[in-house]
Amino acid sequence: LGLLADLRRALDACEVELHYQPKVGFDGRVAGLEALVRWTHPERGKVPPDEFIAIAETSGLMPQLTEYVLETALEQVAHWRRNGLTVPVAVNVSPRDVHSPGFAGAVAARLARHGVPPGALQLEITEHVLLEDPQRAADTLAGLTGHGVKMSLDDFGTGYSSLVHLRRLPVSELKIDRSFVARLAVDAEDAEIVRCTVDLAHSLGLLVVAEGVEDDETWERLRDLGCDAVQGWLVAAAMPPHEATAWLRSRA
Ligand code: G
Ligand code: G
Ligand code: NA
Ligand code: MN
Repeated sequence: LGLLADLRRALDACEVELHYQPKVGFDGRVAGLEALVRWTHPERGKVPPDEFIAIAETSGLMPQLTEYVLETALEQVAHWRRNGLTVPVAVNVSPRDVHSPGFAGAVAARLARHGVPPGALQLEITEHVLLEDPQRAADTLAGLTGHGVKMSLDDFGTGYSSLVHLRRLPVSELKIDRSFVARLAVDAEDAEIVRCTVDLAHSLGLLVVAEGVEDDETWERLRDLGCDAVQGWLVAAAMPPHEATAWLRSRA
């Protein structure tokens, strides 16, 4: 409870920052950057994102957190664009956001206000968006893609997974959860799961990103399996804005 009051205050005080983790193609091309929230509490220090995101979910604070993240990420994208760095940024949104009426319109208005083209924003969703009110979720997602925002299906293969969802969700990218990627090079079953996921995604016309790539061997296996891009510590961890800018410049 203390933490919830603190999180409310932290959003107002801008104690919550975004770090950015690159997604890169096997040719080194930068496909985008994922914005990841980081909170440094004045007394407790770094609060794990899983912990305060769960609090935001259950306390009704998620809309404010998402607004804050979208606003900060779009400001950053606009800044990078002004400086010749035209990289798309991905923002994680929760099922609650997708179920909030007017979300698609609000995102479009925010993009316009920042002068950022919709294609420069990607929203990462999980299959959980279909749990509560699939019709409303589908409407919101159709609204977003109608505006030109790209959708990505995050954490694919975990928890509530069904191929029906893949058909229903208007996503252009699928992210293979890092629990399947971690042991890819040493576990034949995980390798088979990844192979099938890549093939399935491609047959549906989706791009495939592997999360949590930590070593060269995994990188090579993913390339050989036809994966499109990777994200993970092998390339770079999530970086604060200045570091991300320097990283982008070193790649340009
Ligand atoms: O960044 P990792 O460091 O620990 O993130 C932990 C979890 O928090 C991941 O599941 C990630 O998708 C989620 N997450 C990170 N940033 C955001 C955000 O801005 N909004 C939401 N809803 N989830 C986020
Ligand atoms: O659920 P979401 O996929 O958005 O979570 C991203 C999470 O994965 C963040 O917590 C991020 O810090 C973490 N992460 C990013 N790259 C790696 C990696 O190479 N290895 C591990 N173990 N975690 C990673
Ligand atoms: Na994500
Ligand atoms: Mn993920």
